Amino acid sequence: MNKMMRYGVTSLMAAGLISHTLPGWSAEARTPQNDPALRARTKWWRDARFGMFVHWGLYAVPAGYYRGQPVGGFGGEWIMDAAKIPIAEYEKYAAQFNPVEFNAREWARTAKAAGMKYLVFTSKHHEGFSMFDTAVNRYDIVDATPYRKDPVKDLAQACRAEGIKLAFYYSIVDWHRPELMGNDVKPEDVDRYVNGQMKPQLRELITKYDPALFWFDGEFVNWWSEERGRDLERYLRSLKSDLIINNRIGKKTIRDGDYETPEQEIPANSLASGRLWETCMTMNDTWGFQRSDNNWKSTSDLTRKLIDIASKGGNFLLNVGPTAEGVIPEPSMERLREMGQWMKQNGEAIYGTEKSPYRRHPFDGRCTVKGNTLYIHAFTWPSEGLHLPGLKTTIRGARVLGSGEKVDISSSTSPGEPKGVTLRRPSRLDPIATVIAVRLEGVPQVEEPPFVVRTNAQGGINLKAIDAEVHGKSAVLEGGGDQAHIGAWMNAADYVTWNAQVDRPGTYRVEVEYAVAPDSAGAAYSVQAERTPEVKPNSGTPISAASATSVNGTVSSTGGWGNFRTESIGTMRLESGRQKVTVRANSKPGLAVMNFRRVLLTPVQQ
Ligand code: FHN
Repeated sequence: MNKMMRYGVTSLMAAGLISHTLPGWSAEARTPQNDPALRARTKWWRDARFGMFVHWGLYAVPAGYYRGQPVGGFGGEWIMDAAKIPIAEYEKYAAQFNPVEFNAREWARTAKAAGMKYLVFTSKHHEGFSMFDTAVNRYDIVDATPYRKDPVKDLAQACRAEGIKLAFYYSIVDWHRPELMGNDVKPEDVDRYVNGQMKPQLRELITKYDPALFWFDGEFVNWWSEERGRDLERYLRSLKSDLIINNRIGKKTIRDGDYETPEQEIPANSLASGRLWETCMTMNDTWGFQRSDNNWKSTSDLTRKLIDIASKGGNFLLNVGPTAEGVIPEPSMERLREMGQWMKQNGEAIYGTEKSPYRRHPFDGRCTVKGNTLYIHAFTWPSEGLHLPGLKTTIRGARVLGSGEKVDISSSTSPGEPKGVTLRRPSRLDPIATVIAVRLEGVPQVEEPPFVVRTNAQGGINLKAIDAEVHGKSAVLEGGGDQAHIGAWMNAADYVTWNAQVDRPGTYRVEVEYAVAPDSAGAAYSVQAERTPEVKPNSGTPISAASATSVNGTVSSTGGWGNFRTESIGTMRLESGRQKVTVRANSKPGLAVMNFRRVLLTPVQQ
């Protein structure tokens, strides 16, 4: 059972699919489009695009080890839970916590030099230890440790001095309160916690340090509710109306807080709901300091993630886990320095930008937009030039960011694609991403070429959710990369399509990968393939006729919405050429048809 299930959470609840609408609150997603106050208070945050997450607490003392043994799973900041350390024993770490090397000004300068515009600091994580000077109890860094100083006071001053917005992470979960553990927590105990600790501490954090944003966490426990989240939000806004608050103040529904918080993953595209969002991610695998976790992502990978996120209109909250001495680990510092060098030259293509006009980028890289400028972030550059199909807006000129080198542009076409342009390769390329600022006569408009799934080297065709067109009212792409799936398929009339190019006619095995909870199994569905007739270019003479074939399947339980399974549902004969493949639901006995990940077409050896 994963950690979330231990606390009684259901994934659909977490996905905000089966929550109720509270009186006085809108049933729809809260977005900058439909909430002017949200749009106004999030302006600086949307422009910032890039922030630092700091996970620092007592857990830095054990640093992933307990009684000399490494603690698996979430061994960093979750060590108290993962190693089942009793409260009285865990409290003893406080006497060992003396971060004499902590330098708030150095942290703020490091974030600034990396190009980060805000810093989210763990004021209290699940362990229940307050990393600031609180009057609510004595389980805090000033009263319980030999350090005896308030690092948050220094951090607030340092962030102000460096122009970095300060924000606080605050955990709803509190393992220092045994009455809040388990599945039978009493409402009156929650009331006592909210009124006797949470609200007074949040008031302290606001009045003493003036944060710009609250990053709530721990919403997954079954004794927390949307209603309690709304009450807390009302309370906070009564203290500071322009506070930005994330969606984990409630139950992570599209009605909670100001923005979504995908974790360790990047959504496939900007969110269909129009919600603001921020991906939070570790540089290695652990949030809190874990001394043996050296699985570091490269600077190039982290920077390209920032570019990818900005191209989809999101923010990137990148984590550091300082040591018990108060030092940010050197591998993190190295990556922050290198990202800062890239941002120094290319930051204008990230800050204050909007998402790309392309849903799928027709080159190895991404785009961002600011006014009449299209920024092209090229990860690699074809020797024949970088082709940009479908750009409809007239170009005034293009230059390489940093060097200012002029880039020659010529018009170009490619079979089956709308007319476009080709950018000549600059004299020097940046190994992380070369950024070209293309000045246009107006806001960039593109006619996106149809995305076609090609036959792979094994002769198969892998129709992934991330490459699909989703049609209908509720189904939506969830998650990112190859793990993405079509979720929230609550409307049986919704359907999914791809354009596929079949290179070799023949019989193909049809396999489907999906997940569904036992109480929603039983939906009937079909996979159809229709070959679009092809005609000879410039003559209209048909060179291939239309054809259609389909296979039917029934969704059987996989044990849960997150338990994916692949099953073969039969074979179909496919002619070569362009095929439109469609997955349709023919019935929906349960809450949703399924969480659908992909169709795999594999040639059957004759
Ligand atoms: O349980 C926490 C975890 O320790 C960490 O703080 C992450 C960061 O977003 N949030 C929760 C897991 O979703």
